[in-house]
Amino acid sequence: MDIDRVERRDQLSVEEFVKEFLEPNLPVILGSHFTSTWAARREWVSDGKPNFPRLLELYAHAQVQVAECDTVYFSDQKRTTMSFGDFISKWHSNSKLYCKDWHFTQNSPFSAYRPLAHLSNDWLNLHCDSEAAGDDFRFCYLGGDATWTPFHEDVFRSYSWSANICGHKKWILVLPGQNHLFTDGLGNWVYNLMDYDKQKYPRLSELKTLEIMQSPGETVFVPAGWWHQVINIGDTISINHNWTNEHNLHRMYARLRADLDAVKYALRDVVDMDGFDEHVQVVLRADSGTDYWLFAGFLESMARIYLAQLQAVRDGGCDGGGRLAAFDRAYRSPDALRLALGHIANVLGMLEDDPDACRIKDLAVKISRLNEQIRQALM
Ligand SMILES: O=C(O)CCC(=O)C(=O)O
Ligand SMILES: [Fe+2]
Repeated sequence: MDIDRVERRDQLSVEEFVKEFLEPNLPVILGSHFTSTWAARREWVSDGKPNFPRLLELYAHAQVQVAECDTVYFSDQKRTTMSFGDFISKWHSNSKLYCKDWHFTQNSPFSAYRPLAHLSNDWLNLHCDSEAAGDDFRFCYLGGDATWTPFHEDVFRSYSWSANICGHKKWILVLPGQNHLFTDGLGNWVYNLMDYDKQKYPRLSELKTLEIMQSPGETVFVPAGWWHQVINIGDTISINHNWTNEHNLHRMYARLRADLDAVKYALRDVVDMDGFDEHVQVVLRADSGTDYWLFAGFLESMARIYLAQLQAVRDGGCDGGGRLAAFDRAYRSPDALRLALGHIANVLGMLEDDPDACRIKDLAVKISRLNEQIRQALM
């Protein structure tokens, strides 16, 4: 593999992050001082090791998902659910158990961290917070040496960020546009870049990758659509988010469109049945966790928040940020508000031109109305 290095920045303004990394969709490592004030770094770690007594005090009864790193289950590891207390007691007897995707902020009053200003423009979690369902994309990962996450692309083609609280992580990031090198003839992607069947993936060694060795306190920004694999070195704890924003809507749409094509292909024998288009959406939702309705709903709720904020700015004053208050100021200046609405309008335009969206009448009407409203507001 071609190995190169990802940039490590100790000084980086939000504006520089947007120009140099977010817009061009490139990875970066943010230096450890950016997380130095986090309670998680003070209280979850002692002498460079997990502070188990404190962690148990905070979370013993939480339910967590635990992966058995040596057991393959479809394209992931086998997972079970247990209490955090049980997981900690098994940690040292079975070093290959990995607690992952734990929604640790739910039902916990402990304020462990605050996302970095650069990474605060998080539409996915803002949207989740306003939905009755209540699930979010804020996670904690904990595991011993050599626990790992198989090769994958993040959900909905979102970005992720991951901050190490304790221990080191080795990341292998694959530059976009190389899916043909890691996918077999049946469309299955490789599970482990370190140990794979060369007959099935004869060209894997041609992959262009970037490797990261992440130290305690450092935060990795994982760009959208960059497949990756992660290996823990020593006892490791990290906090991460999946997130997305105006700079990534076109990629989310492209992912959804590709998933829709795959569903239509799988259902090609029943294409003439009544309600085929609605049925495709149901299967899409089951397979991908989202569908055209949910995506349009996400765009609409974000557009409403930005339209309201733009109006508040026009009415004079109110720079509390409204629903965007947790975003850094750079992300909610009047120019930034207009830019975000412009990006939403672009993707709504793509949906207006998408024949599969047009055939769902109510959806098509909703999309056109919203786009018209945004156009008016931006005039
Ligand atoms: O830390 C891990 O094991 C996986 C993290 C990851 O895949 C991500 O943050 O996108
Ligand atoms: Fe990931």
